[in-house]
Amino acid sequence: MSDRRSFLQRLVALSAGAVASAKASSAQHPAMRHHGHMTSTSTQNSAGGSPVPVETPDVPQLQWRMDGNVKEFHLVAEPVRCEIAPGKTLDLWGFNGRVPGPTIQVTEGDRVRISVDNHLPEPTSMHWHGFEIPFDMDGAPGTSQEPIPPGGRFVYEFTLHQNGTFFYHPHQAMQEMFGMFGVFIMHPKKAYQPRVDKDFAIVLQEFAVLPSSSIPNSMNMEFNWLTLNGKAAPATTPLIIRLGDRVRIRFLNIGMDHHPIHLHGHTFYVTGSEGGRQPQATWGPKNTVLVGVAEAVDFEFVANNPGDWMLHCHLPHHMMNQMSSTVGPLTRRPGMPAGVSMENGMGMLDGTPGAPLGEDYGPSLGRGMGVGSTNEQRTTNGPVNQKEAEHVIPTMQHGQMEGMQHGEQKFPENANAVPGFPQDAFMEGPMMAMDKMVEKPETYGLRPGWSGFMQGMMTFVRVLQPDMYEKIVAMKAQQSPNQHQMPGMEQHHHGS
Ligand SMILES: [Cu+2]
Repeated sequence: MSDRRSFLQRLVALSAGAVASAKASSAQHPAMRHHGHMTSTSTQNSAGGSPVPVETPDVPQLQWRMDGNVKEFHLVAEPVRCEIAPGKTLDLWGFNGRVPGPTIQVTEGDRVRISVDNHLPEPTSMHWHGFEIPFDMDGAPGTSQEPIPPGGRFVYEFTLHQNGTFFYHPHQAMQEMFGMFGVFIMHPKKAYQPRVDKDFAIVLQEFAVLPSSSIPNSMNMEFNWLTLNGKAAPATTPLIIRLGDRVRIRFLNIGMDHHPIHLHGHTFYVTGSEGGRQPQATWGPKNTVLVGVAEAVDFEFVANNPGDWMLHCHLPHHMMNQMSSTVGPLTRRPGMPAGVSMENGMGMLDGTPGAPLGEDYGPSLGRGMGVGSTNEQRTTNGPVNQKEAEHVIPTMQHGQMEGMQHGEQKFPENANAVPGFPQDAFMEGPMMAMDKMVEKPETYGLRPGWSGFMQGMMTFVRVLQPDMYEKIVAMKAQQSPNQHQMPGMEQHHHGS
């Protein structure tokens, strides 16, 4: 305890200048010095023995500062608002202003001290998933430690002797489903062999959010917003790779579903799990790998096939956005003619007295079976005949947000005679394209209209010729660096 008290006293003394100096010196921050420049080339990598830093597209790196030989990090658990796709902002809980929380990168053997401040309205704790650390640092609320009360802080400190892909999350189940998760990379002292030129990490998360709502139903069992590093395609950021590079991609899954992750155009080898590096004798060729709940999967491949290759979860419903039965009518009227209200239809609590798991809150609108479900009714997701379609499509385009493309979609005269039509016709394609709204260096040069065909857990592995690769790297360099300032280390008080 005396250690912690003196630590806090030091923090108070340091806090005043910490934020300002961190901002001023961000270019020379220890994280950057330690890991070097964030871009890499094959030539410089084959020369050195230390690992390349892991890139987490759309997620900043958490900076640290040294206190003697201890790396100090600071995480703040707090409510956040995240724009997961253009025009779709969610109210979530996360760390340091975002979901997923900032990425932590350390090296095997490091001693780390991580202050966790609770700015949530309820208790929390931090679990270090898979860490072989002392029991009282495990973050299991009520068993290994007292939960961190609102406004409170817990300082975790331990030495790390493992290496691999790890993560952090509270051990409160519903908080996990509300976004609270972050990547924790433990680098080996010497790079794994064969050495990679590029190393990425991508977090898989899922949310059930009604159209026109911003608050997920964390108790739902089916999800209509699927994110990679907190973004749903086409807002995900493509992975930029130079032709010929050896690449590692690490997937981490927190949620209620397992995700079969599929890469186009390449064969990869699973080289690691949430338990660490796997011996080479166990590697086998794959192009799809199931990333189970609470698991991490590392895979590697040589990017020898040029192109803008899709990398995505292969569950069909996870390649879509805003999936909801009768989504059209739901966005246009307050209730549904299905026996229950819109809120109840997706299991949302609406203040009506009654048990959350009671009949009133059962699944409906075709979202499930059993208690609370209603009889199937004839509903459509789009216009029911060609004449209506011709009328509705221009109307939908009028309703599009600025920046969306107004492509045309042509259907054969007899489309409605085909059982099942429409399936994708009104869910993807030219009229869903929004290239300009999601434009960034990493999307430069993609085929025009690409964004109309990317939704949910989808992104690109862009295997680029050297000149194109260098051009995009140069465009990225002109942007502000993807670094997250360590927040002020001062003691926080809830509500003050
Ligand atoms: Cu999936």
